[in-house]
Amino acid sequence: MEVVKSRLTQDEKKHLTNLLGSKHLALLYKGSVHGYSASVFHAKCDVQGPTVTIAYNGSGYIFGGFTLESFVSSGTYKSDEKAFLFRLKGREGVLSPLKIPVKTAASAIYAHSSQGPNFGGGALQLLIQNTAAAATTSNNSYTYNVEDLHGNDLGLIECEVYRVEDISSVLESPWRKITWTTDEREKLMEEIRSYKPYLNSLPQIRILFLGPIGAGKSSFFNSVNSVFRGHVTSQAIAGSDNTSVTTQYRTYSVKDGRDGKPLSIIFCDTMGIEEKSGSGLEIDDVSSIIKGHVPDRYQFNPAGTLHPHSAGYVKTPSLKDQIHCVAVVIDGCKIEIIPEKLEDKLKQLRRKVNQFGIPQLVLLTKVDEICPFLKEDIQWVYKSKDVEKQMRITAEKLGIPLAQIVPVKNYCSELEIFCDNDILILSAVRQLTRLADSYLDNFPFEKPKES
Ligand SMILES: Nc1nc2c(ncn2[C@@H]2O[C@H](COP(=O)(O)OP(=O)(O)OP(=O)(O)O)[C@@H](O)[C@H]2O)c(=O)[nH]1
Ligand SMILES: [Mg+2]
Repeated sequence: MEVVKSRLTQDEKKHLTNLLGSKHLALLYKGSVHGYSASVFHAKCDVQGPTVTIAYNGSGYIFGGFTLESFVSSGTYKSDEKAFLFRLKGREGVLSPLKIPVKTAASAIYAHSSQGPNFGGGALQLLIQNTAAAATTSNNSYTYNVEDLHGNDLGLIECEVYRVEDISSVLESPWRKITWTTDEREKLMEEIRSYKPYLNSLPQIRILFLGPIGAGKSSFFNSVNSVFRGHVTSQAIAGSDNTSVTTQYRTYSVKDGRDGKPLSIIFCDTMGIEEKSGSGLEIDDVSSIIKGHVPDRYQFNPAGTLHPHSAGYVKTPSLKDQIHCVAVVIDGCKIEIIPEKLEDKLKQLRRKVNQFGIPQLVLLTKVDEICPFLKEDIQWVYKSKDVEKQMRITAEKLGIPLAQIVPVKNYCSELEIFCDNDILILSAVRQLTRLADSYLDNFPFEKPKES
């Protein structure tokens, strides 16, 4: 049996799913294959739950209607507060989404067995007299300018109905606003590129990564480095093991391009924190790192923490050797099932960092594993209810405000970088620099740099 294929292009589908707030569309009916017939339409589309009906005309318009309520053949009106008409493409086939919400919910759909899809008792009606044709009128159910919808071309070259699945796992609009454009990516890069800590004695700020083993600390540095290199890199060794893959304290700078200047940010990678006492990163070592005593490539040894006689111990660290901001890196898939002892260790660690007055930002990694939609399109990050839930759980478990948590997806399986993901990574870095600046405000005796 031949598979019935959607007429929508990838781009059209992306705009449609944005309008609908759901990624999963299952094609139920296609006029050119199943026939332009009201009875076939009802046989295939009745009692299917939320659906989207799409009409294509010869002038390049793509338009239709969404209903949360099922189509039926009752011969009566059905109420639907969420129903809307829409246009996906307008004149000359230009993508220009337009949404016309239902005005009188009680008459959102007219469900009659002898008629095709009928929104609002004739506001938009398809399969008129069992043909590939539409009829429209602006009425009390949907009030709109009919020409905007279809350019006054009521002949159809196709009509499709899709079941809209998983609608409840996605929010209607994102709860944090992000601009997903290449300009925005460039703007963020430029902001980070030109970032300078405003104290004279400080050429670069130091951002420390802390978090459980396997959370994505090393991968986050690799991701930032990748964005500025223009392709995926893996300078820091990342991977999965029962104990921390990172065993040395490493300080990394990021160059703006292969031969470019280093950024004014040093990323400090550590060994992961473990549930068991006596293994993984120890709190005493964290104190030494924050104060600036720990040299690059220091080999962590849980059996004995760094002391003043250890090789390379920085005896009199200055502000430039110290940590100015902490990124607590948390695996978004594991936070809900985090063992109690590990949760306690993380809290202790946060308390220690707080004692030093160092600001903290939580990077919630692996958001692509939390919500499968994000594997296809990272733009859904602030629309996914699952991601929002894990962020709230993280806030609760770590006792940190939601405003101090940002989601990221590290580069680990891909070979090339991509704009939307870069934006999420760069937004996190910008937030870290802002927090570091707020820490530097504690040093008012230092002369600000000339701007
Ligand atoms: N899907 C997905 N996998 C990730 C992400 N970040 C990291 N990983 C994977 O998670 C594993 C651990 O990543 P690392 O960066 O080594 O974690 P780490 O926190 O440095 O771990 P330790 O050094 O062992 O403490 C690796 O296999 C990565 O490929 C992410 O955002 N999404
Ligand atoms: Mg690591």
